[in-house]
Amino acid sequence: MAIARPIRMLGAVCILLTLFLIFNMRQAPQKPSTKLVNGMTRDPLLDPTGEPEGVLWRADEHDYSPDSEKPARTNAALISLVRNEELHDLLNTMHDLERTWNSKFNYPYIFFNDVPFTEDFKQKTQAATKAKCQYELVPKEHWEVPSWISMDLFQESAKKLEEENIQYASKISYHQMCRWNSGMFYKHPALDKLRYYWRIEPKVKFFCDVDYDVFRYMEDRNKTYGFTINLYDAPQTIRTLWPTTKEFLAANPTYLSENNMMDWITEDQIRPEHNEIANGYSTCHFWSNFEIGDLDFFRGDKYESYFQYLDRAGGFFYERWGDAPVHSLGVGLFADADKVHWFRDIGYNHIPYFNCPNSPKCSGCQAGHSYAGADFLSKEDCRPSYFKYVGTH
Ligand SMILES: Nc1nc2c(ncn2[C@@H]2O[C@H](COP(=O)(O)OP(=O)(O)OP(=O)(O)O)[C@@H](O)[C@H]2O)c(=O)[nH]1
Ligand SMILES: [Mg+2]
Repeated sequence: MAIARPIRMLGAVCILLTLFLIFNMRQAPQKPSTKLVNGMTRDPLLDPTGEPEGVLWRADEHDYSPDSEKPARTNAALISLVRNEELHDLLNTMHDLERTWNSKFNYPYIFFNDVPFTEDFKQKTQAATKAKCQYELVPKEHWEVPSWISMDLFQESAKKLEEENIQYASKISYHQMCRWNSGMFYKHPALDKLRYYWRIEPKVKFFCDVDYDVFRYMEDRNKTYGFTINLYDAPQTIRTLWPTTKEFLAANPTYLSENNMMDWITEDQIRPEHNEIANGYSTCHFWSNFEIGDLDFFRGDKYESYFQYLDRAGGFFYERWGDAPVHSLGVGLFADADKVHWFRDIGYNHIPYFNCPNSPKCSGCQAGHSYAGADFLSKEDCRPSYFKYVGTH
């Protein structure tokens, strides 16, 4: 059947237009932005950023070779809960981290999975580093939905959260992952002998050369927790987390650290609606896809009994409590605020947020640009409150 010429022309134009749009969508880089909100007048990341003060352990002064019998490495590892399907994205993360830091220090990697790792995963990850890689299965009893959780109630709650556009609300494995990262990872026997961990995830990026041993930095200064990014959470996912935490605190008043972060935790002026929906919690948290932490803190009585209390309350399933707010409340309440460190010198990105310092050691990110994408993302930056109530250390 013959098609009239004008119709043919119109069809061709439509096809060209569609191809043009697809091409542009794929090409357009997510432009990082640096809009200041939430009361911040100047991003400290714009100031020249060097290494932390004091003695630092360097690879050219100590023996950090991967097979050394007496290495300068302390008791620490890079850890990642990851799926076989994420191999490609994980390799990109490893290449970044090896280039900027670990090829100098050769800390081992420990990978965790709820199903066995494939040979391909093992072979390709080991090939990405001179350091040792270890592959660990998560014990079934650490991953399973606990017996006291009602699946009917889970489905019902997940449906409500989905109606509020909460991502992953009905994905049970996401809830299991959040619970494992909250209160199970440090119980894995592979970490028994270790003191510090650095958590990594597939797809995250590292931008700056770091020339000192960050684990020794933590140990020498007796730091409990290190972070890069500080954000607000979706308050609908944690409506009862703070009320449950307050119950726990009322029953264990001596657990509260003298130098705690209560003001940052309960701040209610910058985003009052967040505080209201989360029933008294600002929702501010350390973004836990990056964290460098002291396992002794998590294994200790205070944090462990806090996790047990939360776990019994059911919010990992009946809401969508994330490990980020749970770790942050634990650290903010039970740790000494002076022992928490902002690794401002570690250039980092997990879509869509950045920690990008002003330093000649960095490339691939723009200093002070804290997010890439639409401007509403800027509102999620909780650093202004953290700087005000806790500090910039
Ligand atoms: N083995 C395993 N790893 C998981 C599972 N779910 C999540 N993870 C890992 O847990 C970490 C966090 O999961 P993500 O899906 O990235 O969660 P998220 O960061 O909140 O979500 P995104 O914004 O989509 O990245 C990642 O390292 C994942 O690889 C799971 O069911 N099994
Ligand atoms: Mg992620």
